[in-house]
Amino acid sequence: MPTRKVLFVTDRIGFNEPTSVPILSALAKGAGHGVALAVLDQGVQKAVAAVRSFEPDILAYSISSFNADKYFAINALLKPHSRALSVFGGAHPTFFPECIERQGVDAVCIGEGDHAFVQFLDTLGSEAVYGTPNFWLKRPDGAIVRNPVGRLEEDLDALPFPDRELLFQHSFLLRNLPIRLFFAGRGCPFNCTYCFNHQLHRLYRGKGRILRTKSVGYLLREVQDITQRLPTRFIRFQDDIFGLDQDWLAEFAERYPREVGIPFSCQTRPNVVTLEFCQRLRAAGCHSLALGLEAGSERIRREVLGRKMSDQQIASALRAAKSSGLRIKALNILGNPGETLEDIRKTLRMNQDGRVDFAEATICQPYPGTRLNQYCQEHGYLTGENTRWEPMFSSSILNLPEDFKQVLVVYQRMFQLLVVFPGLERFVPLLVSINKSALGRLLIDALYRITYGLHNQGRIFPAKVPFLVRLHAAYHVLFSRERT
Ligand code: B12
Repeated sequence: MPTRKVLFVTDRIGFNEPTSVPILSALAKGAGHGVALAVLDQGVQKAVAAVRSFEPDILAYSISSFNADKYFAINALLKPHSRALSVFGGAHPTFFPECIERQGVDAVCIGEGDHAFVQFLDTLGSEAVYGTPNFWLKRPDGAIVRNPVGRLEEDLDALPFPDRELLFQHSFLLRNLPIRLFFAGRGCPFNCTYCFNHQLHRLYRGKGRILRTKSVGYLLREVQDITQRLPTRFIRFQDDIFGLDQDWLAEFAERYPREVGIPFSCQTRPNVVTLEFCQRLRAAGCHSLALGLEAGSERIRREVLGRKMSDQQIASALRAAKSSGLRIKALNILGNPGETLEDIRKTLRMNQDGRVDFAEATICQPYPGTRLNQYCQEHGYLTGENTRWEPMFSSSILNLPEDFKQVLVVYQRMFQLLVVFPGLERFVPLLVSINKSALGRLLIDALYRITYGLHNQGRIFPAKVPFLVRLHAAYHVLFSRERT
């Protein structure tokens, strides 16, 4: 089996450490293949030079729909400089596999690519490659082979630790930022309408359990593998839902303080939170818990967002977290279809009454392919299919009165400050008029990004960050589209 050379290409590396590329890199290297990484924002010429000098067999891209067009353009730019095949994986090809028809795309991976990618590399150049599960491949004559997805990765302990070094070689920020990201598992069993998980459930029906967790032992070894080599003062578990399995959480809470003992944050949903859950997390060393509140109106949560939970459940989850000494990061969506200004105020009250420490507010974005997008079309909030992938920190694209949209933006930008200083709400009308001018918008956005940076880091992920690293991180918060 010939050794293949894979060049992963990414547009930039911010402070949110991507996970998929390091995992795939570790798997490819483990199978004897060569791997390198090119980062576009370090200079296009430098990336072209990397393509020329490395002479890859594969140009590999991990993309979401949010930045897909940018990556197809990057591929068109790099591809003429090599004889490599271009392979795309990640959320976008998983939910929109027809993107294989685009020029310059030779193969796409749908769903989990762990073992499928290695099989693809091992069989590349033979007819067998066209039987790779999860892969859709373009034959030299242009015909497309569409293979079904295989079973979900059931034993996450069987996977190698992510090859984070691949990223650290290109990012002073990630190597030195003492706030590190880990996943305790994969998958989410819930079906919120604004999220793509319901599509993932359909894609993998009958092909294994969606929610899988690494064993506590494996996870602690994975964390120690980093904390023993690099400065680490805070750990963020990025799982959509953390610690749903109470036996797993009991073992984690017993061992983590002894074997790692670094403050951490994690996230979950209010309707699975109990006092015992919060006390166990706190005993394990959890500093902050992120909870998706999303909307103050029970009707909106149930009928529009597909989140069946009562006001009481949310209030008791917030009380349980607070009384256990956990800091709370609340996630909120403003401008959901059918929401009135009174509903927005209800969302704000829910955060104020819950005494949350950092209230993140985003503006509802009904992405193509989500049930929320369908709902918006069926109820006249979208005219026809929406193809726009707006960041969740921008303005609303729904068919709503313009003046209401302007109020929405001000509530979103000022949300945390309105939670901390409720009295500020009487200035919202003034802020709306200030926000109408370019300078006003700039000032309000700057106030928002500074509050975001200070409160999010200061209250939710508190860690002493060296000045130079902080400067790098601030650059990404202030100047990147993703703000990450
Ligand atoms: C962490 C995360 C983030 C982080 C970091 C993103 C990153 N670059 O890694 C941050 C906070 C920055 C983020 C931001 C956003 N995110 Co996000 N994010 C996630 C999350 C929770 C985990 C992703 C992850 O690392 N999973 C773990 C790894 C192991 O799995 P994986 O990425 O799926 O990779 C596997 C396969 O996809 C495949 N694969 C992946 N890449 C490749 C490449 C090749 C060549 C091959 C062969 C295979 C392959 O193999 C991997 C191993 O099995 C997912 C939901 C989820 N649970 O997956 C949402 C998710 C990816 N995000 C989503 C969205 C919408 C966003 C935002 C647009 C939100 C917003 N409005 O601002 C922004 C966009 C930012 C951007 N630039 O993409 C959607 C994407 C939907 C879509 N159609 O693209 C998801 C799926 C959430 C959801 N359920 O709806 N996100």
